[in-house]
Amino acid sequence: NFVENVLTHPDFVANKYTTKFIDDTPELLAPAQRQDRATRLLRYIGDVTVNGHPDVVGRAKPPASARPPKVPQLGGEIRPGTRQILEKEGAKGLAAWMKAQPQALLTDTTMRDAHQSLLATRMRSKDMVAVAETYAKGLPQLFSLECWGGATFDVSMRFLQEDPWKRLAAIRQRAPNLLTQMLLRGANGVGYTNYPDNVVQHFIAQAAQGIDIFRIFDCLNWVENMRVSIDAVVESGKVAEGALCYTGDILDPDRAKYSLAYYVDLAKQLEAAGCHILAIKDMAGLLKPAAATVLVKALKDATDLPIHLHTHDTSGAAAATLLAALDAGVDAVDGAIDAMSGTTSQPCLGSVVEALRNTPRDSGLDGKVIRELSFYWEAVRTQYTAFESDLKSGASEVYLHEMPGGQFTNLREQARSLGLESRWHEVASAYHDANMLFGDIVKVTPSSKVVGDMALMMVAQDLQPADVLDSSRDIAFPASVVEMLRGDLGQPPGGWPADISRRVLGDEKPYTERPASLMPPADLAATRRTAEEQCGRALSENEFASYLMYPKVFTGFAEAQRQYGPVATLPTPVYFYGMAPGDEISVEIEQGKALVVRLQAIGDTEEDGSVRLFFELNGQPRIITTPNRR
Ligand code: BTN
Ligand code: 3PY
Ligand code: ZN
Repeated sequence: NFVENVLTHPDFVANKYTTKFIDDTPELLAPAQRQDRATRLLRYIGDVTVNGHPDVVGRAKPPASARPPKVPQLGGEIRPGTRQILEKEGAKGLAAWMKAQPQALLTDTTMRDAHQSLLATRMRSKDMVAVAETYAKGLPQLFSLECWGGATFDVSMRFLQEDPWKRLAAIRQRAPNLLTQMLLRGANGVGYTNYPDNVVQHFIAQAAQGIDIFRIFDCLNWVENMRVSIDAVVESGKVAEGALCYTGDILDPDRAKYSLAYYVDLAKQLEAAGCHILAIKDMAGLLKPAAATVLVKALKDATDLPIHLHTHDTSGAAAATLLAALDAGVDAVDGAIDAMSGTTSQPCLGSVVEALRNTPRDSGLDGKVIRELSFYWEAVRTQYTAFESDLKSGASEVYLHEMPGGQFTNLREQARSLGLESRWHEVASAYHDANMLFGDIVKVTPSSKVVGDMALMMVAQDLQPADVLDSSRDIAFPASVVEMLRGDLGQPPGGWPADISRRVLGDEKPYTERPASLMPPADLAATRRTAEEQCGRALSENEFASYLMYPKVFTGFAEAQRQYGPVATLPTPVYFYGMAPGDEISVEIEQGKALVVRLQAIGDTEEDGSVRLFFELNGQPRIITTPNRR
């Protein structure tokens, strides 16, 4: 490329160069930067057309007959919603309002947890942003839109080459009447490890520009590790929803560690810590209907907070849990729009709405709009066929392994890549055994990943729990296991068991302090300089927050942007599969600026391994050369 640039440069061609030509013409070394967005996008389309997208190569394709998603068009104004209550009454006022309402308040998780749990988090911003206004106009009674955080932050940059902040801003702008909600992993931010306090504070200050409700949890239910986040959200003026992560079974006397008293105590700690709302975060879908009745009543009695229930339908029985909780007085519940609901995702929002219709807890949501949205999401989902798991039904096995919905299909993929696909039920059973070896812990990102790593190791090496504890065996434990038992994720109730701790750590002494209390604050100014040096340009405050969470992922993303331009603007089928000769698309690269791209023909692979693609860009012929890496 560099040689080509030199050979085609007008000064070179005109013989006007000297030996200093290269020194004086630095832009030759950064060709991508000079290219306009259109050229970079053509380069992306050319590349993906010839080489495919690495994420979908070799996977099931959407059927050729697939219906393209059509955004439901609703007329009329955007009516005021919950967002205006927050703006007028503040976070405490919103909490009081929630408690005073008879109707069930519903959160739609389609834009976050549902695709995280069904489609490996791969849903692109474009598909969400397109319907945000439909939500605003058609479902103004919705409590909130969960649309950010959890795994979506990292996946958007790592796999989709999209800026998560732009996604948030676009949804926020189009749904100004609905509360936006995110999932925050407490001291782990939107990452997998504890960060210095000032990094978490910086992140929350940025996120509060677009997020109204922060659902904050700790992967071991250690409130100590949530305080910095809770304080930062309260200070931002937004809503701190503190989550207790539900595991075990309060009605099972054999799981006494996670008793009703344990959760009541946790709820009181969260209330005392300053949370405005209490979430029951049932990430694996273990809360059975009868237990929900008992738990919700007890938490209502023990605290003054409104309660928001989140569950997953992995068992197939989650709708019954929501209805039981609503009967017991829960204030808000999470569902996913019908076509994105069920199994490892949330229960079916449309059906819960209908179940409540003409009852004292009628949500007031319009069933027809929900069905139209579902029709849209169904067509969107088809475009992500490559990321579907082969899970076909609910399964009571979840009560054995207790895997979070967001992890289930992921771990199954990991098992497959290790050649353990046919031994999945052993992995599920080893996951249970690993959990017990760790002393029966809360399993949610990132502790769930550690339990998963351990389970895969046990199956791959045919180890039973007794083998793991057998000191005569030489076992190389996964790094994540060593880190967790050392204290890097914090402390579980009762501490880490001595036997597994000794086996994993050997002579190394674990610590019990809050991990971030041992970390010096990040030097933000110096880190920003490093980041900008690595990216070769100035970074916005949002981009810097991305870098602080994920330095390597962010710099990789910045480099991909430099190469390929604003790929987030491409239609999803083009992003994953490129174009066929004769295809024409319109791409809006910024408001009011559209490109019409037509692929005329694809040449044969040349001797040097390159392929020429013949495009028309806004009617002008353009040739793109791409290496064939297949
Ligand atoms: C990155 O991770 O740095 C960016 C990856 C972009 C890869 C694109 S996707 C379409 C095309 N096919 C490939 O194999 N690579 C490019
Ligand atoms: C996440 O942390 O991403 C989760 O969805 C946990 O349930
Ligand atoms: Zn969830």
